[in-house]
Amino acid sequence: MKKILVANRGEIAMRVMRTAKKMGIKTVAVFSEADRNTPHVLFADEAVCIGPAPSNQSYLLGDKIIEICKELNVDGIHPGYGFLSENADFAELAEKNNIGFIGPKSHAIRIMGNKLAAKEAVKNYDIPMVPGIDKAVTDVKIAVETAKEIGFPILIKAAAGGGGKGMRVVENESEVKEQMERAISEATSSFGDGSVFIEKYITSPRHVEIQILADSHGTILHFFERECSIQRRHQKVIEEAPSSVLTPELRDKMGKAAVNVARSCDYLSAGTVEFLLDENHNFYFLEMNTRLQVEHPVTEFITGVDLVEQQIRIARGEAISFTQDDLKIKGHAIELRVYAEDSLNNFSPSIGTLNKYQIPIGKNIRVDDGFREGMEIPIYYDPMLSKLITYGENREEAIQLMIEAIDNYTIEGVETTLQFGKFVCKHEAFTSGNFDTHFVKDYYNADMLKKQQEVEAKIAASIALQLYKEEQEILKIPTLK
Ligand code: MV4
Repeated sequence: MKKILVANRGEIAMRVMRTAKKMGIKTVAVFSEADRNTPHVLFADEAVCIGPAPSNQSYLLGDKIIEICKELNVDGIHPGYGFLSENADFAELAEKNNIGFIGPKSHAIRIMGNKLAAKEAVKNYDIPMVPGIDKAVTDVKIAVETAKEIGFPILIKAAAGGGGKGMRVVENESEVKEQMERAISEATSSFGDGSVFIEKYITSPRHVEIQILADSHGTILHFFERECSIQRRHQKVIEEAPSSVLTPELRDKMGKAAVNVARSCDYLSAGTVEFLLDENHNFYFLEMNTRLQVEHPVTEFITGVDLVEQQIRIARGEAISFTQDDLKIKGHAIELRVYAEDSLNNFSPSIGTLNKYQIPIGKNIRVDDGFREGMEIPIYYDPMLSKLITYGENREEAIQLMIEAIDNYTIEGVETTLQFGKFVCKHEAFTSGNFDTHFVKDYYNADMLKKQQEVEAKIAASIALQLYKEEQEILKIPTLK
């Protein structure tokens, strides 16, 4: 691969192109009219405007992107995350046009894109699954029977769903009919596929996912876990690696299960296998994300592996040059997603211009972003401004550095979730490591953040006063002999 087109924008386009440049590979950016002057366009060797701001007229135009690849002699496409990254038809189109898709084959994307197909694929691999039914249910009677067998509460999920869309918790028999009808109609309108299935509802789970890499020579390795339980409405807020609750034995078991999930669909490239972990630390396979994920940097910090470089090497047909035994966890990394949202106002989107934008800089601090001071935040795309990642020898160090880095991150012009991130980092439930997916709902409200900020202001003022007094003492000394 000599020239790669990145079919994405913002921080992930920058992230991919940085590694391409490091490897001596030319880069092509595509951009919408709203992104004409953004860093990913300026950073690329070549850049092509693909249409108006709305993504269905620009970043989602697979045919157009393939045409550009042909015109510019591009031999690889990196889709990033979102947009076309998990579109099996797009991967297939690239395959057919002899352009290397830097990701899995369309076949694996298709299987894992459907939760029931995924369950079917992993059936013979001894992967722990949540108790439930592994085919589409339409009959309320069967639904009730299943629910009685596994016990309430149950969760009705859409086969074509993912990321929490179209899920319904059902507490008792009397609600089954109504909730199932709703789930089916929601799934039909959202995904064009009304298939739903039933699982036992794990009430207080942790979300633990395993990073894997698979090459075209049959090697599949896992890169340990990421703990992603700190989320709000299925949008992750903080991710970390490693998880503070996995023992080496459990880590090994989950790693092996993840590798088998990848094997079951003949996986290639980077992927993530999602598990739920219940209170007794039983783990259950949920789904596989067939893309590079937003939170991949924490894994890069603790393993020292550049995952994008590995994706490119794998797409070129190279074998992974190290083994599972070569991989060791070193230290601890935490990622905070910085969104242009107002955490004091129900996380409503905050649009505007980055009047001031200064990132924290220092050892063990990584900022992945795609904006510069003076830029306007377009309303058309994901509200994530940047990712702030810190690393330490242990969890305490990484948390402490995160708090310092947040204090040294200046963003003016739009509201951000930086202070909310600090709130989480200082919260006892977080620092103790004793939390689940309900953290934000259970422990956060705007009043608490406001109060915390008032106290912080008082602390700062009292320290300033103390220091001022000390300075006055020094200046009182009459003569220096
Ligand atoms: C579950 C669950 C409890 N029990 N499945 C949400 C996203 C999708 N990937 C699966 N999800 C869940 N599936 C069973 N059987 C709870 C969730 C869930 C969740 C999972 C991970 C991270 C955050 C979450 C927030 C709410 C619900």
